[in-house]
Amino acid sequence: MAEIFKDIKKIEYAGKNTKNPLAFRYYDADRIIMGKKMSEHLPFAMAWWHNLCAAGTDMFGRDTADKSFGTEKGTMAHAKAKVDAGFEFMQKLGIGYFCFHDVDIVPEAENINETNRRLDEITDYMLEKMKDTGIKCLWGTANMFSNPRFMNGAGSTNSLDVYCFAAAQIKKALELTVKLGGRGYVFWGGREGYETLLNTDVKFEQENIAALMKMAVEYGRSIGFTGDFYIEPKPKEPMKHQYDFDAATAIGFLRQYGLDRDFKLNIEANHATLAGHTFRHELRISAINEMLGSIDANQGDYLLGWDTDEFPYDVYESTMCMYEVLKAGGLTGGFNFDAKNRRPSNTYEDMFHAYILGMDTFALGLIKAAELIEDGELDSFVEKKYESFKGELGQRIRTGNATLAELADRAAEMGSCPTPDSGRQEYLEGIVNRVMFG
Ligand code: XLS
Ligand code: NI
Ligand code: NI
Repeated sequence: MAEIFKDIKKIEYAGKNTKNPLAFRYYDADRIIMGKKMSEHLPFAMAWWHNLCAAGTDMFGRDTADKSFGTEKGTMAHAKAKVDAGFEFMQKLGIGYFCFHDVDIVPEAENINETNRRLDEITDYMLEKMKDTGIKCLWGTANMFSNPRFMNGAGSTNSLDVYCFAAAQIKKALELTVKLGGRGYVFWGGREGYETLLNTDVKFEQENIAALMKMAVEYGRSIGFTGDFYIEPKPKEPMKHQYDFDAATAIGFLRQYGLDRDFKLNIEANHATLAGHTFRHELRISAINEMLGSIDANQGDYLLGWDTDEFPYDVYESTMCMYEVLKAGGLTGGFNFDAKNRRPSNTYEDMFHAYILGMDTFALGLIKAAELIEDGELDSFVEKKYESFKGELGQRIRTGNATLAELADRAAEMGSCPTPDSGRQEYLEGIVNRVMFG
C-alpha cells in the first residue's frame, strides 16, 4: 500500500515558539497536566465523514478537494483507500480514535443485505489496521438522515417500513461498533423533528423514537455492548424543529422514557450555539445531570446561523470547555473533531493544518483551564457566594427539611429588605484574562 500523504511526515511537538507549520505548538501527548497525560485528558478522534468523505460540495458548487485517493469514488476500492488514508492520517497526527457512520465507510447498495456484506468486508479491513496501529473506535452511528427514505424522519417516520429500515441500520451499526470495540454509540436525530405541526403528531413521533432507542439498548446489551449510548442534541438544521433541541431537552426526554441509565450526551460546540447557548452551558448542564459523555469538538461562526463545523481555534472557548471537563472529572468518551476544512482549503496539507489547529487549541485550552483551577480564585469566589446556606437553616433547606412558613417568619423578623452581595462578573472576567494571558 502506497503512502498517500507523501509530503507530510509524522507531526511532532516542537514547542510554542516553533515556526514549523507542520508541528504541534501546545499538544505534547506525554506532558502531565493535573496528574494525567495530555493524551489521556484529550482522547482525540477523527470524524470519518468530514475528513475522508466530504470534499467541499456545498449548495452552490461541487467538490473542490480531491478525496478519491487515487480510486474511483463509490466503489469498494475507494472505501478501502479511505481506510488507508484515514489510518495514515491518524498515525501521522497521533490521533487515537475515529468515529463513523455506516454510510461513511462503504457506498450504500441497492439492498440492505449487500450493504451489510460490504460493511462486514470493510470492517474486517479496518480491524486489521486497528490491530497494526493501536488506533481505536470512539463511537459508531447509523446515518438516518441523508437517504430520501428518511425525509419524514427515521424513528419519527410515519412509515412502518422506513421505521424497520432504520432499525435494521441501527442493528448493523451496533454490531459494527461492538466488532470495532467502540466506546459509544450515537443517535443524532437530524430528521427527528418537523417542519410544520399541520402534518405532525409530535407525541406519536417522540414515543416511537423512544421505542426505537429502547430496542437499540436491549439489542446492544444482548450482543455485549457495554459502552454508552449518546444523544447528540441539536435544535435545528436540517429540520426546522428538532426534538433533541439542547441538553436539557434531551435529558428530559431520556428520563421520561426510562433511557437515562444507558444514555449520556454527546455535546457539539456548534449545536450549543445554534440552540442559543454557550458550549460551556451545555457541558455544565450535562455534567450536573451526570450525562456528560463525549464531545464533538468544532466551532461555529457567530455571523452565520448554521452548523458551519469549523475547526476550533478559539482558545477562550476551548479553555472554558476544558474547565467544565476537568471539573466533571473528564469524559468517558472523547473529543471528536466533527469539523471540516473550509471549501477553499482544499489540499492534503490543509487537512493536517486543520487537525493541528484543533488539537493545539484544545491542548492550550487544557493548559489554561488547569491553571484557572490551580489559581483557585474562581472556585473560592463561587464557594463564598453561597456561604449563607452553610448554616443550620440553609442546610435544612438543602436537605428538604424546612417549611415555607418558617422561612417567611425569618423574613418577617428581618426588619429591613435583604441586600445580596455583588456578583463581581467583570472582576472575575479579569481573572480569566490574567491567567490566560499573564
Ligand atoms: C450534524 C451532526 C452529525 C453527528 C453524527 O450536525 O453533528 O455530524 O455528529 O451524525
Ligand atoms: Ni456532531
Ligand atoms: Ni453538527
